Amino acid sequence: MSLDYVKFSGGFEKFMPKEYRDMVEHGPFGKKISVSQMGSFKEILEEHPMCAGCAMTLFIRLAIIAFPNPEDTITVGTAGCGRLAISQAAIPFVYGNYGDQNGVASGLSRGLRLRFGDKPKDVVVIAGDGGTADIGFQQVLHSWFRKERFTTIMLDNEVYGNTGGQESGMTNRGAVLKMAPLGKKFEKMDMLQMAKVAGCAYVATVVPNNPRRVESVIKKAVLIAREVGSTYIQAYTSCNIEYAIPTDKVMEDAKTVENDRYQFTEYVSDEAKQYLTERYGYKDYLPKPAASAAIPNKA
Ligand SMILES: Cc1ncc(C[n+]2csc(CCOP(=O)(O)OP(=O)(O)O)c2C)c(N)n1
Ligand code: SF4
Repeated sequence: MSLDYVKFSGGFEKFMPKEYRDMVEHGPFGKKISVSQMGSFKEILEEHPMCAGCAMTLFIRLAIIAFPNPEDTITVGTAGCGRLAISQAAIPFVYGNYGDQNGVASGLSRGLRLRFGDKPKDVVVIAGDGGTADIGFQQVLHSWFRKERFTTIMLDNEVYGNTGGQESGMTNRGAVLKMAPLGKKFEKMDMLQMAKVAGCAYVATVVPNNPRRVESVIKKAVLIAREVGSTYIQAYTSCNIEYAIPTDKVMEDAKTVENDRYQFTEYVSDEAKQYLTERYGYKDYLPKPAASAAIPNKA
């Protein structure tokens, strides 16, 4: 897992499939690529078997573009729709049993540190709301309490999409689903608050229709996780099938939901602010200059 693993072994270039050669020659490995350049380079995730119009796929695509060093990144996933796309991407993907992803990522990230020392190898968990807040809840929370240094991304489609529409802890109260016909009786879990209480150094909510913001939060989360501690991103990634959102209205729905109950929020611990500023030159967290004292009116 390094830039070398994508390069051709001597003499083999002409035997490699065109897709592979394109990835080596026009992919993002070893370059600084931004979401604003989409369409002008070969992406790590291009093909997938997800439903047409699935917002989760767009989010995963943007998130992967945003990885600061994709050639040194391993994704960890679990059962659920998202893994169908993530496992098609041209970077290593580890598939844990349903709900095991944060336990697997804990061991992986520790092992990579032992093996590679200070050279950053980023571990990013990407899992559904059921995998994160229900079945994987205990492992997720404990990885945060232990301040494991990797990023957890929840693909919050507010339902078990892959198994046909059961309610999850992240489903909103009252929501009626195919396999929750009477409507959910309990509130949506507040995973953001739990992430803060458990000590995450960075916590953000985001929707996929603002690619630059997705890029910004993913980059910060991955960089902070390298040295400061656990980071958590909760992304609204609607399931257009289970919520019957017409394909051409998926982005409109994301905008409405963002305005209504999924506003952008970002929590950055003081230690993480200092780290981003000193290590990566972020200016947003520099202390603001004190407002100049009011000049007395001489009249
Ligand atoms: C131990 C175990 N229990 C149940 C399942 C069946 N299963 C596969 S995906 C899934 C639900 C996924 O829901 P979520 O995590 O919210 O992801 P989504 O499909 O909505 O993206 C379930 C229950 C499984 N694969 N393994
Ligand atoms: S079932 Fe829902 S979440 Fe899963 S791929 Fe289809 S639209 Fe996306």
